[in-house]
Amino acid sequence: MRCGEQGAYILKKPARATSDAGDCAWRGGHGELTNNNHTHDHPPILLTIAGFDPSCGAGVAADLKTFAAHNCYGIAAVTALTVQSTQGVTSVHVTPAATLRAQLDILASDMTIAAVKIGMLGNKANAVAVAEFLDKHSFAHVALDPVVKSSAGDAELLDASGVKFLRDELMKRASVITPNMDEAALLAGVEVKDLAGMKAAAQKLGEMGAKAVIVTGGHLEKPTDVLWEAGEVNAFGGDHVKSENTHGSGCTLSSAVAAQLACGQQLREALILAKAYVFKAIEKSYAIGKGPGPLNQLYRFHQEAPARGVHEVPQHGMHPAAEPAAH
Ligand code: PXL
Repeated sequence: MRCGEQGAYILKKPARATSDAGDCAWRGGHGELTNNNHTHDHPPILLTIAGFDPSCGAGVAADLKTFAAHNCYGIAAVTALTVQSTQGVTSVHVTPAATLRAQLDILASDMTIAAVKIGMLGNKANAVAVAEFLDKHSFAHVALDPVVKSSAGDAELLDASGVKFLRDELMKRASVITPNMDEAALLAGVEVKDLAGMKAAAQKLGEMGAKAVIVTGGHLEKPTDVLWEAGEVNAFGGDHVKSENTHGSGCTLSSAVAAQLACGQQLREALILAKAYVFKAIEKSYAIGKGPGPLNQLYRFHQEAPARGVHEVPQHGMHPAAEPAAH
């Protein structure tokens, strides 16, 4: 399995175990750390801290599928239960901060987390819990998607004091933040309508304390993302995909960046590979539901469905009683 497999971006990173296309494969073995953060007996463990979308287009479900597609093992702390379909969010039930803290603590005490992705937080209390969690553990990679509103229906996914806390405190604790144009405008306090606005907002957010900023412009005619890092701004263009089914594309991009960072890529390459991956996942998206359908984060796993009534070939050594009867 490969990241960015369409080969549009060829990365020359001879010092790494990753392939030219940003391969993030785990090959199995004996527990020794490789130079792409995969051990031989388990892949990198990635934690998403996000809300649950029952239609599984956005939030935790999108993040976990994205991690799996990058051959990473995903774990999740749920910040809120949303009631939503492809047509939008009808209500939000925020997890109590003590429960979120308990989820984070039990996971961190049990496993070594290679990277963290943060999405919807719900309210300030949860944002504070996450900031304290980040302070307690020095994670190598933290991708923060500053989710404020749902794309469908404009439901509030972070309250006003949470937005302020995110801007003043949480943002600087992340390795990279991935706002869309509206979120960048809100956080930076500048108008963001075009590429120039995206660059200005990215730079301002950097000056406000973000370590690196990716402003996503997936809805532009020529989808372009802006990366601000170490005082330098660069724009990365992409092709337009003809699809209405883009529910969860922000979550997916941010998670793919986190996975690539965990697999050893530098941020610039991580973004290029993540963009290529999101493009493909939108191209292969599903037209399901009455609203914008979800991306297909698992497009690389596609297999022909077996004919009805045909089961897996029994494994050698399986008890004869468990084998399907001959037809
Ligand atoms: O796409 C932003 C987003 C993130 N997380 C959850 C969501 C949404 C949008 O609706 O529901 C849980």
